[in-house]
Amino acid sequence: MFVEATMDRDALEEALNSAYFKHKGTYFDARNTSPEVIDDIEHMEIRDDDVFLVTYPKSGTVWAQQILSLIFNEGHRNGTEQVVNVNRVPWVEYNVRNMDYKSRPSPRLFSSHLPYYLMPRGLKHRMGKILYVCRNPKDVMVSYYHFIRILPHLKFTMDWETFFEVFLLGRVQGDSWFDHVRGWYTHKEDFNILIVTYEEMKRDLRSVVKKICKFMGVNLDEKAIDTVVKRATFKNMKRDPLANYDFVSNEKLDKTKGSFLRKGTVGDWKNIMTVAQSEKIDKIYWEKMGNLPINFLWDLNEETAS
Ligand code: PPS
Repeated sequence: MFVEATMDRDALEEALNSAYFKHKGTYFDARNTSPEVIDDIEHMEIRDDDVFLVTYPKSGTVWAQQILSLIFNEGHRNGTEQVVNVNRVPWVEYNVRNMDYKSRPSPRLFSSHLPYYLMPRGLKHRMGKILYVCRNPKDVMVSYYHFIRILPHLKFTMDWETFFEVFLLGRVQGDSWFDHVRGWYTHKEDFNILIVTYEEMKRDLRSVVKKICKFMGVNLDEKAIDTVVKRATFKNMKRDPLANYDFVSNEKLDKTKGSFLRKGTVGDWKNIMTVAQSEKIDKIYWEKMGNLPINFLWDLNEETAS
């Protein structure tokens, strides 16, 4: 396994401060957005058929972008349209400023890593629809650790032990996993929302695709569902130029160091986390999330993985 040395603590703190800024209780990527952009989002006019995909980073966003894009676009299913997913389901806090979202045809699809309290007000009045995808924090942490290494603009280096602490402190884009998931879960009644887990998608993608279609009010026949499921497996997404992020330049995503679609499994944390680290997360998990009726799978048999 690739092991990176951690830079000196002061230098690390400085590099983290220049990479992320804190605004209204959460950290954002300083390169891609600003407090003004975040503040504007609250006032975004919402249409009843708007769809927001919301996640904590590394929880299956790009996977769900692919699923939504395939569900809503026949042209994506039959290959007659070649729009990359990130443009079909653009980020509200990053891309939409540049793409005149007001003139986008309905139904508009958007992605976001925002906490519940920074979302457009209209959504809080149960307008529009939200698909919230969450993933167990151990796999999120491992995925995040690998991801920061392929982002050339980040000027810090961290070994696993340091990243482990940094993640638990919420010193990353998206802040604390626990606050994000708990916040969304405990405020779900305020929104028109469907919550699904990465692990259930991994275990039975077809059922989740059907659940999403039902929630979105989109009627697809069995053949179309087959296509969505087939095109959304890890193996197929990895070679799908609309979904695999290969179109991003190496200056923005250094593909010589790793892939955006890295492993796509449940339980990879067991390959890197010590028993003590795993127990530490369990303890925090039960303190912060224990009273919520939300179940994460922490491992899946490999033979069930697609
Ligand atoms: S980001 O940067 O926040 O948008 O990242 P995000 O897309 O949320 O998460 C990336 C992880 O999701 C995995 N992924 C998938 N897993 C299973 N099946 C499919 N089809 C799939 N597509 C993406 C991706 O590989 C990242 O997880 P890891 O564990 O790093 O492989």
